[in-house]
Amino acid sequence: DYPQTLNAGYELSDALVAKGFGDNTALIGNGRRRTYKELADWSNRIAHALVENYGVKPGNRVLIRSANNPAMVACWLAATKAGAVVVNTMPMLRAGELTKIVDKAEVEFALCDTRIKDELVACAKESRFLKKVIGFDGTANHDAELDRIALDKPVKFDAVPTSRDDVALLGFTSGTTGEPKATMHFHRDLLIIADAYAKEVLSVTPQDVFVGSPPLAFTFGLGGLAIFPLRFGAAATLLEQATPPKMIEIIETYKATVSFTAPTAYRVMLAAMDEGADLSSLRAAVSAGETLPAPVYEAWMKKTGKPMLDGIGSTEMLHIFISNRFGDSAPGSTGKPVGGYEARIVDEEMNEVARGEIGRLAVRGPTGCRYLADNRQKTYVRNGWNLTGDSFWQDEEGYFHFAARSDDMIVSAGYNIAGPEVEAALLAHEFVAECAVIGAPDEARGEIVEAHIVLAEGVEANDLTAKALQDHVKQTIAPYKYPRSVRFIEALPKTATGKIQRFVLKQKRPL
Ligand code: 3SK
Repeated sequence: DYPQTLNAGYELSDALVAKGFGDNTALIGNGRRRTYKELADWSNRIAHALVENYGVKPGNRVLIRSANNPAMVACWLAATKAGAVVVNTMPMLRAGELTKIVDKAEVEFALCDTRIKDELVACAKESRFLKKVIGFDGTANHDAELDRIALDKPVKFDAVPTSRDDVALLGFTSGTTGEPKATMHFHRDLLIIADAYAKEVLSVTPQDVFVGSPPLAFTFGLGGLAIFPLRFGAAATLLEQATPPKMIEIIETYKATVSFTAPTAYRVMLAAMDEGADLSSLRAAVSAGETLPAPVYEAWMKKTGKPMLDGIGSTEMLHIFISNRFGDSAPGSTGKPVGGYEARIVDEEMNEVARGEIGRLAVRGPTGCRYLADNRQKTYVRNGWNLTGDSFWQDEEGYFHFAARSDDMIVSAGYNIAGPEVEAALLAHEFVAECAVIGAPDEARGEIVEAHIVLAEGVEANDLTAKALQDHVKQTIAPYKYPRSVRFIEALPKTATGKIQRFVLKQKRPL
């Protein structure tokens, strides 16, 4: 139930001041705290500058390029209050990648941390859409064009009276296939994800302090590190380089209560606990972005005694739509649909498959299913259901279990083998730091399971190590699933959002 006129930028800043949270800490970053009142004033001044000095109009697409810092949040709120459609982008994108996004989204204005403007300036030179690159100071010392103009502006701004169904955000999918796709999200969607997942699953309160690694440019990060805390008067800590040691430092210093990151980071944090890291302030550890291997979940629960909540979300749906809950989670499962969302496991004809059978995960709910001007809508949305591209199965109690990305299913000598299951088995071995499993072509079996392994420090890459890992998998899961081929590599190829790019491993195989 959202009013017809709704501006998410206002709702996530000024509205909190109006509700009496003005003196609460909203953001911590660049070594200082900012209250809700300071954030509202700051973003209002920027909104004035965007409208009055640069001519930003409702509906204009405004790209933001920055690492996670308070200035980025202020710019995003300002552009949203001005009625613009925001396109957040990762700081590591190169000119070519930015150009694809700018052209697809028809971006007219770009707000850019001046420390990383070169690639964007190069993109602007080539673009027929991008009119103006506006620099802001990501270190929040107000030492850039936008900051200087904004400093002289009033701290009150009448947010544009957008409709709840106006587009506020274009989320670009991370493009594991190489071609970025834009999904559209309305003003109301930004609040729905907080009122659904963050309230129902995490029970966020103004006392919470959030920490995490996903970029704000990725809707996982925008939700977890900006929208969720700001909707409920809580605090967000923002780190430009969110390595596990930095996150630990923040957790210890600010007594963070909710963390958002991926299983790999949780593994490192677990190891750091043996060296004395104190994570006791955390009341919830959210894991998403990659499937959570059961050994990581179990080790976390054992060592911290606190819940780790695995969930699945997507840029298409904006945020997490299936999740485990406090007191209602099944190890190794992704949980049950978040309130307002429905999920089904279907075959190619969209018929629901029997419980226990693997099929494609389809989801529908109050957010999602809106692709921008390309034929993805036809491929991934059927009768209002979003086909996620993941294979899942549902157990008798209704918990959803990840099997594989639909294209990560390996078919070997007639057996269906889910790569992530083999990965989970390998990850449980002390020799393995990280791994990815793919199907490699094989004359006799059609495909064989091939493991790409990043070894733990000090372990030697040789035949004995490979054999030890193969034997371990045979003893852990059905022996036919063991990797017949084992390759040792220095690092796994990953997208900017940290997802393993298994297709790159496939492409790189020698013929
Ligand atoms: O896992 C993801 O890809 C994701 C994307 C957007 C929002 C949330 C999540 C977990």
